[in-house]
Amino acid sequence: AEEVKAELLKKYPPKVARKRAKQILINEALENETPEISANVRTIPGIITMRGCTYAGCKGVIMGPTRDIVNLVHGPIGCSFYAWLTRRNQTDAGPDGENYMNYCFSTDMQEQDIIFGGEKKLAAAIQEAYDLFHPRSIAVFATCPVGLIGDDIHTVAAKMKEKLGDCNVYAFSCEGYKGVSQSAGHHIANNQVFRHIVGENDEVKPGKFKINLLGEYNIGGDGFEIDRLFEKCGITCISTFSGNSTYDQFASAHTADLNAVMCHRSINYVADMLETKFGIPWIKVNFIGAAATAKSLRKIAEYFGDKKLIARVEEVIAEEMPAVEAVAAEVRPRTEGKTAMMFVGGSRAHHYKELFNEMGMKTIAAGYEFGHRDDYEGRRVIPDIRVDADSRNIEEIEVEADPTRYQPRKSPKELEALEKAGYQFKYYDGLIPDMDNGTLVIDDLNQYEAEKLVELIKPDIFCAGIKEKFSVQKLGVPMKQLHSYDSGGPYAGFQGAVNFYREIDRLVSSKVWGYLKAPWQRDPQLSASYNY
Ligand code: CFM
Ligand code: HCA
Repeated sequence: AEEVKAELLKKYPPKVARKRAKQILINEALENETPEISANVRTIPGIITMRGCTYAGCKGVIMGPTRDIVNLVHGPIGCSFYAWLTRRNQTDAGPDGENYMNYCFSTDMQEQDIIFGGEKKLAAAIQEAYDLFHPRSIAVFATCPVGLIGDDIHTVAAKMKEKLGDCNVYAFSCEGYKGVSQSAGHHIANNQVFRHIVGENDEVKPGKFKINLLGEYNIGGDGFEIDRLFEKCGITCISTFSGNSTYDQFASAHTADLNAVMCHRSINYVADMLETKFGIPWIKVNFIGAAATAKSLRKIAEYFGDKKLIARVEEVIAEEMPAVEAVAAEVRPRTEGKTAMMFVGGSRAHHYKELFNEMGMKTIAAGYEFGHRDDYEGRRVIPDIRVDADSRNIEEIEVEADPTRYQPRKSPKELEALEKAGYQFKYYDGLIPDMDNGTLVIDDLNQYEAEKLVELIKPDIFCAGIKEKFSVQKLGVPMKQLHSYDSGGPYAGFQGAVNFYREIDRLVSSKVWGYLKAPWQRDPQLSASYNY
C-alpha cells in the first residue's frame, strides 16, 4: 500500500502531493482509534475530480426524486438540461398521477438577463408553470450566474407564493460553486425543505408503527423493495426523503414516531431538526446487504418494543432469507476471495462493502467523492471537525421545539433503557474502522488516480460512476456503476441482495475481460514501436 500511495503522489508538484497525501490513507485503524483523514475540502484546481456541484446535490439528489413539486431551474439552459433525468430515481405516479419528473423546467437565462437581471423572467416562469400545471408547490433553484449577478430569488418566490395563494413557492440558493461539492447542496436543500414544507400538513395517517425513511432515493427501485418489506412487517412509512415521495409526505413527516436514516451524509440535518422541533428520535439503518437489512428491521421493531411487531419481523426475515442464502451459496465458489474497489458519493462505498462481504469479496480500496470526516471516522468526530470558510458559507438554521407540536416519542427513562440494552440513537460508524488493515481509503479520488490504481492493483471489479465507467473498462477491469446501477437494481433489501450477487458474479466471472487486449499488446510485431 505504501508503494501504491507513493506512486499515486509521484506525478504531483510537491504542494499538491502534500495536500493529496492527507486524503490518501493506508488503513491502520485500531479498536477505538481511527486515523484521521482530510475530507470535505476543496479540490485542487486542475485536477479532474469525480465530484459534482452544489446545485447537483440540491436539485438533482435531494429534490429530484419528489414527483409532484415543479422543480424550476433559474439559469442558463445547460444546467437544466444536465440535471434532466440523469439520476435513476424511480417513482410510481400514485393515484393522482401527478408527476413532473419527466419535464425540464428552466428560465433559460440569456446574456441580457445576466446584464439586466433575471428576477422578472423568474416571476414570469413561475406564473407560466403554475398556469400550465397548477402544482401544489414550485421550487426554484439558483445556478452559478444567479449568485454572481445577485438575483433575489427568495423575494421573488415569496411574492409569487402570496400572489398564487394555493401554491407553496420557495427557493434554494444552491449555486454550483456555493460549496466544495454536492454535499453543500444537500444541506441547503434540507434547510429549505424543513423551513418551508415539513409541518405544513397535520393530518395523521393511520398506522401503529409510523416511521420516516430518510436518505433513500429509490435509485433503481431500491425504495420499492424497502417499502415492500415495511408493508410486509406492518411498519407504516409516512414519508421517504425523498425517493418516490410527494410534497404531502414531507409536509406530514412530523407525524411519524421514528426517523430511520439510511444515507446519513445527505440528510442527517433533517433528522436532527425533526428531533429538536418535534421530539422524534433517529437511528441509523442500512438496507444494502441481507444481513444489514435484517439488522435494520430488527432495530426498528426493537424501538417500538411491541411483541407482535418483533415476532412479525422475525417471520419476514425467516421467510426472505432462504432465497438469499441459496444464491449466495451458488455464486460464492466464483466470487470468494475476489477484490473490489469502490468510490462513490458519500455513503455507498460503506454500505456496499456489506454486500461484497456476503459474497466473500474483499474491498481493498474505497472512498467518497464528498464524504465528511464523520463518514470516514464515525459520528463521534463531529465536534473535532474544523469548520472552515467553505462550511461556514452554508447556513446552519436555528431550530427550537415547536410550541404546540413538540412531543417526545419516548420518555428519558425509556430512551435510557433502550440505550442500556445496547441500542444506539443518533449514531453511525465510519468507513475506516470497517476496512481491513493495509487497505486504502481515498477521499475525492480523481480520474488520474483511478486509472493508476486500476493499473497498479488490477482489482476484480471497480465501482464508481459514469465518468469512470469506460476508462476503467478500457484497462480490462469490469466496472459497475454504483450510482445509477447501470441499468440494474434494485440492490436494497433481500431481493436486491439476490440481484446484486447475480450481477457481480456475472461481471467478475466473465472471461471477456481477459480478451480485452489490443492486437499489438498480444503480438509485439504488430506494434509500430517493434523495430526500435
Ligand atoms: Fe447518499 Fe445517494 Fe450517496 Fe448522495 Fe449522490 Fe446517489 Fe451517491 Mo450518486 S444521496 S451520498 S449525493 S447515497 S447521487 S443516491 S449514488 S453520489 S453514494
Ligand atoms: C450527482 C449525481 C450522481 C452522478 C453519478 C455518476 C448520481 O452527483 O450529481 O457520476 O455517475 O448518482 O446520479 O452522483
